[in-house]
Amino acid sequence: MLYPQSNPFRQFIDLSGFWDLRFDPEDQGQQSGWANGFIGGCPVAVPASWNDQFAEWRDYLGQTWYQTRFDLPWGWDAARQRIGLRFGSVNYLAEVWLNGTRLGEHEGGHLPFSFDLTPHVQPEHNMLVVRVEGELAPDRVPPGNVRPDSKHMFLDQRQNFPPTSFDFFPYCGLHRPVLLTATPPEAITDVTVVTELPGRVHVKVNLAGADAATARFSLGDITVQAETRVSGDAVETALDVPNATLWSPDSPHLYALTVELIRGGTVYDRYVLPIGIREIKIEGDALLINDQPIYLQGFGRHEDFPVTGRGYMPAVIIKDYALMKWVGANSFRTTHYPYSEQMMDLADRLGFLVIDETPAVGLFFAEEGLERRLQLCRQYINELVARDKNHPSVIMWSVANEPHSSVPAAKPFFRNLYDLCKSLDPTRPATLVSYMGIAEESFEFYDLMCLNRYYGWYTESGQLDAGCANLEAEIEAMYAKFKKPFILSEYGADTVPGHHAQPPDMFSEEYQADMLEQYSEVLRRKPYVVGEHVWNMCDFKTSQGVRRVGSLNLKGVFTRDRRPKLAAHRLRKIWSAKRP
Ligand code: BDP
Repeated sequence: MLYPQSNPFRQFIDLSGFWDLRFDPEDQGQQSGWANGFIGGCPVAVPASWNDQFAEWRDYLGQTWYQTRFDLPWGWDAARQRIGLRFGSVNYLAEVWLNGTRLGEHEGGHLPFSFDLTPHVQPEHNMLVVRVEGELAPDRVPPGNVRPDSKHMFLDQRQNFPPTSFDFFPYCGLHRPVLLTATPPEAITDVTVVTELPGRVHVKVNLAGADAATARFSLGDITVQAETRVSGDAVETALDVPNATLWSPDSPHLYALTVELIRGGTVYDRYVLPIGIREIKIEGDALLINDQPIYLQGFGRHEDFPVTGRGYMPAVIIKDYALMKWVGANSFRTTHYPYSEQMMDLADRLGFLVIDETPAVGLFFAEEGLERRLQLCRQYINELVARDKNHPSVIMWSVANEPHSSVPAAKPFFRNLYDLCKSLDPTRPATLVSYMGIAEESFEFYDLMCLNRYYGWYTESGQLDAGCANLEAEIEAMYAKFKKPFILSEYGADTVPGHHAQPPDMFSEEYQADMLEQYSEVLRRKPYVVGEHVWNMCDFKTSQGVRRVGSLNLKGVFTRDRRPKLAAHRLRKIWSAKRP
């Protein structure tokens, strides 16, 4: 799915700003015709979560209506162009109307979806209405509100409010920009790029109604070019770049791939895609980028900030990349859902390696709702690969985080998702992030093992030496069983900023710093360990519960407002040293 762009052939405008909002706890909006436009709304910022904008609605996740009005920009014309509407992320369920006509709905936060407005849009006075609903339910993904007596749940997840099955606040709303787009009626609809060493770029372009057209491809200023006669609804080519500058974390070189459609000698559509030439492989115990072994050091994160919640915040993205660079991180996992497209673009530009994760966190496998959860996971993988397949920074897909997979139904479920990943993208490894260790049977077929572990915290509390001994024994046993490369995808300790202790004890800055250092020492001794991701980059908001002081998970190496704890300085030392 292409991100909209503006050039002489296609344009987009951003509808972000202050919209009208009306909460609908009685569910009366539908009957009362709010889909045609409602009165009595209050102003709300878009994009942003609603929860921290309105004190009395912080924990409300139910039906909520948004609306805005727009005119088509000068020169746009639905008779000559295809007018579209694209949502970057709405959590969780979105239903959309334009001028009273229902356009459709989308389930799942964090992934984009779009509608064709051409038959419905007017030059002026358009009324766009979106109904959003983010209730927690067992048959949704991620699931929530799972019965407290369910054998599928952890004891400590039963008391949260709101009742999530995951450890972050279930923010709701229009979380990313809403874009109005204009494209030629016959246009480039998708571009897929696969690169190969030493410098081959395979390009596939999907097209709508391009009969008798020619596609022209060019790459960067050196203008490697190809022209292909279009027949049908797709066209493919391969471009060979002599002496290609490869994309890597140290040198994130991007080429501009330009695709143009030409008819009768005239260009009528163009799309420019930044691409990086690189290859990812797993060979034996090693993760290779451009045939060189790579060791991932970085974080699990959250899209989370005071007041805006999970809303898109460009300045925070820039700040976070700066902090990640400063601390010596080269990678992160998009825990526990896909991040904004702008975050991914910057990973390409700045040379970060990304484990791209779907929103499947906290899955359980009770018969009831299982097929629906599977179909949602499949939908998310389809949407995620469609959105992120062209990013050189994306080195791996993660299909789920910490599923409760100790039951027989889990393995076929994850086999299904693995096969789907591979059929959509055979070029990248696929992984599953587990807390089950050696008992995670799906590691038999996933390309690489990711484990989350909190020895010295939730177990062996206060005893780092004992915790690290367990860690070492466990990863050795996992490697002996599965013989696959390994990433410790989460480890960390809640830490109250400003709380110090000598000797270190739990919640002190010293304890967190020591834990990260001792874990790292264990991990770096193992040749099959290809990465360490600390949980978490920053403190983040979560549901209320006895384990979360201030409704915050305090495992951040930085505070929620991005100030370093002692551990950040310690990591900076560890991560600047060469791996033995
Ligand atoms: C892991 C989860 C993560 C939690 C973390 C924790 O993957 O989402 O925030 O534990 O407890 O199990 O801090």
